Amino acid sequence: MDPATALIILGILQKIAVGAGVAALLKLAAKSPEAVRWLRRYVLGSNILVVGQARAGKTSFYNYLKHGEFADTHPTEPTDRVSKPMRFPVNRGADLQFNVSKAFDIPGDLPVSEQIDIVRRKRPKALMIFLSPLRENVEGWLPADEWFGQFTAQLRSLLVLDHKVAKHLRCLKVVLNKIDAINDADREQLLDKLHGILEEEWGKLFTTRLKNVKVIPCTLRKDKGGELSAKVIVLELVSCLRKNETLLKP
Ligand SMILES: Nc1nc2c(ncn2[C@@H]2O[C@H](COP(=O)(O)OP(=O)(O)O)[C@@H](O)[C@H]2O)c(=O)[nH]1
Ligand SMILES: [Mg+2]
Repeated sequence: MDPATALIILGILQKIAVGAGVAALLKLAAKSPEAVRWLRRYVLGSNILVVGQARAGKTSFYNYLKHGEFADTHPTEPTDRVSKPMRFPVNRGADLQFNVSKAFDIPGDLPVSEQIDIVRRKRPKALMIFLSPLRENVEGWLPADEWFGQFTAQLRSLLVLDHKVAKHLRCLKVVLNKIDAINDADREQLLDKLHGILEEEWGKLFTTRLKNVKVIPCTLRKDKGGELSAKVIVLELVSCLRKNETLLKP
């Protein structure tokens, strides 16, 4: 077959394939709107990852995102392994809507270096770092500021060395959870320390948009004001995802 004929045949085959694809999609849409919603989520949703200290509230936050559940009304099971990819719509009212194309719940007692390795492999668009002011009886436990210091230093190295991870990362949110369990003075002191770490570790790396990276105090207990607090976190996340700005200097 000469090349010109081959090209013509290829063109015809492509048209048939595209036509069949569109027809199949239309058929699917008519039969199963849920399947189409799934496909939209898969293609257009955001890849998010929640990392952080053991028992800081990572699983509780996913429960809130997915189902609007709170830590005090829906107790969590300990997370003993990295979850399968989760894909779900977030609808926490009015403006607080977006699609998650992929998210992973991870065990918080994983050492910092292993959590950084998960960030490297998953390349999230939004990275949430959950911290807790409370001492936990788990192996290798570190106070929030020490844990955060180690994590930010290693994340900074990762972002410098791995351009793909840096390019994908659009939102970075640090959440100091469980503030219901400490007094105001301790909370302010810890927030100051955490902001100091942010400035010190990341000041040079980030653009002026560093201003957008702040530590957000939070409680996920409904009886302690969790309803408003959790909404603030989702609002921060949604507005950041919508802006879709790169976080780092080019
Ligand atoms: N006091 C308080 N407890 C919380 C809060 N968020 C989660 N918890 C509790 O802390 C424990 C660990 O939460 P979990 O979401 O499993 O933490 P993870 O290990 O980071 O996934 C559970 O008993 C939760 O009910 C909070 O904001 N305040
Ligand atoms: Mg968990």
